[in-house]
Amino acid sequence: MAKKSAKNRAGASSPAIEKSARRAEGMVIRNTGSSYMVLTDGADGSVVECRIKGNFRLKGIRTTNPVAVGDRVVIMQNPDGTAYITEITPRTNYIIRRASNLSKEASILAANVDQACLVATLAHPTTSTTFIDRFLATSEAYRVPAILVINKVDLLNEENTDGDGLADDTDGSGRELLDAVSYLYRSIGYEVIQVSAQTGEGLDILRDKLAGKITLLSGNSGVGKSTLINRLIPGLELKTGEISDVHDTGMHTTTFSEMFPLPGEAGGWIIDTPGVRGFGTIEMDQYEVSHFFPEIFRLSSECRYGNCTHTHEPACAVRQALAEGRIAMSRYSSYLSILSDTDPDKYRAPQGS
Ligand SMILES: Nc1nc2c(ncn2[C@@H]2O[C@H](COP(=O)(O)OP(=O)(O)OP(=O)(O)O)[C@@H](O)[C@H]2O)c(=O)[nH]1
Ligand SMILES: [Mg+2]
Ligand SMILES: [Zn+2]
Repeated sequence: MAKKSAKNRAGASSPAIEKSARRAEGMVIRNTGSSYMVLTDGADGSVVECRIKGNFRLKGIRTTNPVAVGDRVVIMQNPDGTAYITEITPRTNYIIRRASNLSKEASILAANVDQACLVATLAHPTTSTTFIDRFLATSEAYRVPAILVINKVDLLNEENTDGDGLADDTDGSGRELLDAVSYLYRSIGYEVIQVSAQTGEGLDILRDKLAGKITLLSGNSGVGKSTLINRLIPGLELKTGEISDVHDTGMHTTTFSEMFPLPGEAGGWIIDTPGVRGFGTIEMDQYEVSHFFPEIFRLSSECRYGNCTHTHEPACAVRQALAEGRIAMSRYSSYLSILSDTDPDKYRAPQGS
């Protein structure tokens, strides 16, 4: 008996949608962790705080957030002001990552985006090529066009410009590195935009790229995602953080994803996200990984074996190109690092489960 009444009490306190609830559709523009802000369609465009009711889990993947910024949703609003997301419209796409290579849980960064900008920096902090390549490969896997935005190029000036009379740690060689990194990714086919949120360099090019589109901004903490958005949207004063002197990394200032409308006639939206440390890939099988490295994939057809993994097989065109410097060692290393994630015993549910 006691058990039953406890159950009833639990039932009474769980989310309730009343008969008189009003149905609306909209887009998730903010994820606060426990609730979601939904911008409802229609002329008034009110923003409604919602909780979720229902099971929206992706098949076979444990996600920390079943609903993501950018999701188109159906909501039910009770007369008392409480509201619930009851349906997610099928996504045109989404980008998902695991917190680390070993983590079992994944989070959806955003849904229904036109493109993803990876904000990277070559100094303060330094984005690793592995991180860049994992992000780009994930974008390929989910068919989201990716742009590499290199921020803080003001720190890479040839001359010491900070007026402290000391040589900058990145003097000269910083610009060379910038050229080399840009050349590498452009030669693969990626768009690379060099910007400085501080001086405004390159921001017009970035603005043009964003106009009229929904764009996800991602990257390590401290690379300047929120600072860039503040520059692009006058009046918006997103919190930004210092770079830790000790670790030369950001302080994880942004804690929730949020989407902001861009000014200008073309419109468009930009999504700020919390900085991420690593980019664990998911749902890739061993033979698929090379599909997500365009320059490796282009050569695969010349390998002797159709199912070549480009690791040990004889007459491998990819390893040949690597030896001749036609494929960058950094890219090949990133390829191998993702390949090592695909160990089926470690990361994938048994077949048929
Ligand atoms: N020199 C220089 N500093 C910059 C530039 N852009 C951003 N910063 C600085 O970098 C620091 C981190 O910037 P944020 O915008 O907070 O970085 P974030 O990527 O949003 O970081 P998280 O929210 O932690 O993920 C701040 O001190 C900014 O002032 C730039 O172009 N040049
Ligand atoms: Mg931020
Ligand atoms: Zn091969």
